[in-house]
Amino acid sequence: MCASVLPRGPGATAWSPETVTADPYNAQTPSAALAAPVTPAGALFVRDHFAVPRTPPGAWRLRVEGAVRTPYTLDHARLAALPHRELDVVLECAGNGRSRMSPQPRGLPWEQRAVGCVRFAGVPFRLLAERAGVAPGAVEWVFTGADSGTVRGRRTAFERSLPLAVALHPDTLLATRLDGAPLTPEHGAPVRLVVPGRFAVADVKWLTGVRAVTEPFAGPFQTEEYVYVDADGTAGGPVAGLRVKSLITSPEQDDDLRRGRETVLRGHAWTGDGEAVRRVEVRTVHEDEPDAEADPWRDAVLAEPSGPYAWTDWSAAWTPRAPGRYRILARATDARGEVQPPRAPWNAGGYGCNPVAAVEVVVV
Ligand SMILES: Nc1nc2c(c(=O)[nH]1)N[C@H]1C(S)=C(S)[C@@H](COP(=O)(O)O)O[C@H]1N2
Ligand SMILES: [Mo]
Repeated sequence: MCASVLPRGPGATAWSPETVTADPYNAQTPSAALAAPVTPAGALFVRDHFAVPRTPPGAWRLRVEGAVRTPYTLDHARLAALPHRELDVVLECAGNGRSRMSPQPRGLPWEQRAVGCVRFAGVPFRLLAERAGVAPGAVEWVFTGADSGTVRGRRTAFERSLPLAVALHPDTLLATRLDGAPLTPEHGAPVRLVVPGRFAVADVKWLTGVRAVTEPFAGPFQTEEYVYVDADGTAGGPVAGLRVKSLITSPEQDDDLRRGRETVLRGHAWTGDGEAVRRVEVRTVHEDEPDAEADPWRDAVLAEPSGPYAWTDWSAAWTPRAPGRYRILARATDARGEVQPPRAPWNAGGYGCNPVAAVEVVVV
């Protein structure tokens, strides 16, 4: 990483996200910050649907209600006193990478940088649910954020649900800390939900209420947005687990490399639902020899991830032999045998875009 080429000036640092829209605030992780094994919190992408609500911890209350035996209200001091777990988690927007889909779906035109791997600390939600006692007939928990606005002409809060088994999984956290510090306002202060292994839309920020429900929740962010809908309008189910994916962090797009000099290709790979990445393969394709025989797929070396939901760092040495333009490709496979497809699987919302990773470089 070369500090001198990083952005400078008031408010611009290497470690601040790059704004995509100002209001509501949406920003992607800068490339330099993506190279790190754990993404610095201050550089992490932000995805907001509405204005950021600000609640000091002292004023925060969480109502636990619905289909439970004993509804109650919890304050921040009591939440902070409960046992916390720390987990490294890949946080990825479901729309990450949709700018590579064609035709361009609606939604923010994210490059492959609405992602990061961050350390959250929080209280397992199940501790709170057990205290309330889930009533017979409950099928889901609904999580409500303090933010609200208009979606398709109707006023709504940001609300999402989880099936009981996912909500009560010991790794589903009410997070209070990110990267060792209290959550910042843009990342959901003072308390957000974190559901490791799922797309980040599940991770409701600025949590103010949770309720158990006896019918599947049908709010707009559950059944209208964040649903896979294919080209002929067929609904393919809600956005849920992360899809197997890789990212090339070095070299970067349009870098110059020297012929005959060894370079190390590097990046990360991840997948959903707590599954492990089993394999990452790389290929270097010269513009004049685009056939697989000239440069076949070969295995990258995988590092041990820092936890079951963290990304796996990979590397592969490469010595370019000929001058010209090369396309460097990376393809991950997970323990279920899921492999990144050659092209983005198109859907109307542009979700789950996980084609083989590619960067182009020039060898001189
Ligand atoms: N309350 C609330 N929670 C939210 C959102 C939101 O707009 N409001 N956006 C969701 C989406 S789509 C994503 S990708 C993640 C982004 O988390 P981050 O901004 O901390 O990176 O938050 C999720 N949680
Ligand atoms: Mo998202």
